[in-house]
Amino acid sequence: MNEQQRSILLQSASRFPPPPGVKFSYGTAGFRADASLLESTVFRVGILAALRSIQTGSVIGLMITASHNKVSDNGVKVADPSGGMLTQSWEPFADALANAPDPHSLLQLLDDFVKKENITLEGAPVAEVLLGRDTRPSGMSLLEAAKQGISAIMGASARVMGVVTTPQLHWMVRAKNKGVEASENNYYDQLLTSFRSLLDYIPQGNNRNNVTDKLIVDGADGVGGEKLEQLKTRLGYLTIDVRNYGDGVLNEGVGADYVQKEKVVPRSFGPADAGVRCASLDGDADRLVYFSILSNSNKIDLVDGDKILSLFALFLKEQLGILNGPEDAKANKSYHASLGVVQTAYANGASTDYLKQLGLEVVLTPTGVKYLHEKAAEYDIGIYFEANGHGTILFSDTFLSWLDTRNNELASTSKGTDQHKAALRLLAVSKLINQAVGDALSGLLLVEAILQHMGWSIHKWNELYQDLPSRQLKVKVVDRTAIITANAETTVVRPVGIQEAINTETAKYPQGRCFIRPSGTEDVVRVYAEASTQEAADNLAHSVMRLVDQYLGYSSS
Ligand code: NG1
Ligand code: ZN
Repeated sequence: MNEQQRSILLQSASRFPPPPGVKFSYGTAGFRADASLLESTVFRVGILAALRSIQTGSVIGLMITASHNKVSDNGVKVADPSGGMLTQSWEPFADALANAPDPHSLLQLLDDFVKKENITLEGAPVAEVLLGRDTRPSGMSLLEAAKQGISAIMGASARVMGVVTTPQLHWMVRAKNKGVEASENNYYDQLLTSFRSLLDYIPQGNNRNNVTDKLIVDGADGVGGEKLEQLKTRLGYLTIDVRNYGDGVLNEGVGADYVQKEKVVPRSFGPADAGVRCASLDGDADRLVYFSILSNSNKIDLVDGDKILSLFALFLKEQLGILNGPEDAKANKSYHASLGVVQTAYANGASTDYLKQLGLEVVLTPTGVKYLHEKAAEYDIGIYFEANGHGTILFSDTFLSWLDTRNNELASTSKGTDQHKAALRLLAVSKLINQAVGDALSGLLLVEAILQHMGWSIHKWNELYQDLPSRQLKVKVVDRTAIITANAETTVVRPVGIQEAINTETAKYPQGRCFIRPSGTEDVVRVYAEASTQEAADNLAHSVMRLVDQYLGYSSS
């Protein structure tokens, strides 16, 4: 690092002192905290993103959002060249950077890191970082801090994409690095074109018979509602009534997280909407759940991420079956695409059973999209979803290039046959779904297209299987990092003894299942319980919550 670079870094870092006594950690989804604490962290993540761009020779993304958390929080995370999450190998550096106490220690850290990673800062390196933010008011000043961090690295430039959904920013990074145009309009064009082609190939007789074509969407008073308002004007037949698109308080009594956890109607919905197909996005539009309102009640029938996953898996398996018809198998033209499904321990047990019954390979990973995404990328078609509605479908390059070729062959030999249409549908899904990261808008269009394809109402979809009753609780403890888990977070290894106590409690309940883990985004321990009745699931969760308190809580110390 030359003297000029050093002095730029020292000067700019001194304008962003870290708040005293706060420890930052790049958790499940980047750094999150009360927005007033984040300027120095965002500035430093700006530096990190610029370095990552230099190292990879690619465009990097930096998104300012705290997703489904309250409006006074904010956060920052980095998108790697593929559009996925920042490589895990850089997370310890991110932590160290955010926690460096002063400009000199920051400089020392940077010096050591660029040496270790062979990042050359001499000779005008080129770096570009795309910046996005959600609708939080604190986003503007934090975006400024990120810009300053980026420009503290000589040769690096920031490109402000403005207010975008998290998945839009990830999509833009991915598209840019593939040499494709990456504006917001390009994103909408790709979604709309592939959505329309899926509708074009709906089997005769299936379309719209059993489906009311009205959809009501809760935008969580965040960026997703705003974007959906823009998108819907170009959707054609599908009528979308968008509510909570930014006139109320972000994530307060609204949004996918609220609907999924509380299982009650969000604000601005009421008895008049009973039975209608409804969906809810989260604050940055990377989560999606569906629901329908029960008559004369504020309760809902939840159609969560597990059921979206099941719908996608069923459709893709069916299309692969049609494509690899018996004739092709004989002629050795079929390609045995591996189809895998990835969930976390939060997936409802009934969904895992259902997917296994379909003959699918189901794998569990720890919580956090980075783990699910990495696992799903091992398949030709990998579908991953968290129960909370975050997920997507990944297609391998090998499979897509085979599919392209096969589609061309079919177009010349058997145009318009079921087999040809199956190839076209699979290609359309690969373009409609955001392969960079879970995307509520693209996921919503895929759900809508598949429901049309099947001729299914939301009720029919919900009947694929019946969820086991479950309960999720949070507990404040002295130090949540004292909990160490194993087996995709289903077993606690430390503190010693607590897992046996959880097992004993769980064994008291028919179909009981329960686990605890420290949250990666909040200072709490999460308890999840499942059992044959709601009362049993509630009781199990509460007993285990008491165990957590006994082993780790304030009352135990
Ligand atoms: P934590 O706080 O680590 O449980 C939550 C979600 C994750 C993921 C991240 C990122 C649950 C139980 N956990 O993580 O699945 O979505 O937020 O937003 O829903
Ligand atoms: Zn989110």
